Amino acid sequence: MTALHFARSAVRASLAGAALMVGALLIGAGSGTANAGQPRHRAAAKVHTVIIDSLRYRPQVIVVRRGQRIRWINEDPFAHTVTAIGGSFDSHSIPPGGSWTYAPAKAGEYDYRCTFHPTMKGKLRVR
Ligand SMILES: [Cu+2]
Repeated sequence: MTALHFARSAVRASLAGAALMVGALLIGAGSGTANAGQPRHRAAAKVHTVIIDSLRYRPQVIVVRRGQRIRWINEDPFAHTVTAIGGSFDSHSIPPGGSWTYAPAKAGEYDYRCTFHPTMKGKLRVR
């Protein structure tokens, strides 16, 4: 190998290194832009989680602020619903492994239940 060849392969190697760095920067930039569209206000961006498991809503009572999202995740091997007693909201059937997200706009206290299993009761408090 001549000195020139060596120099060329050294350049190639450093170019490859630079390409890797650019790639890493792009990945970093990509995750940055993914957050750019989300609201900066922490409270508004919060998502509360209620797990549906063994015919129960956990937690049974959840307190949120207006506009915050609540996500009910059905971890039972059968379908459930999240249905407000007064009719304010209704998930309809949430299949096993499925979820339903709701963001209440009005403050208040909402009792809800599962239409398939009337003993399943939960409460949503919106401040
Ligand atoms: Cu149910």
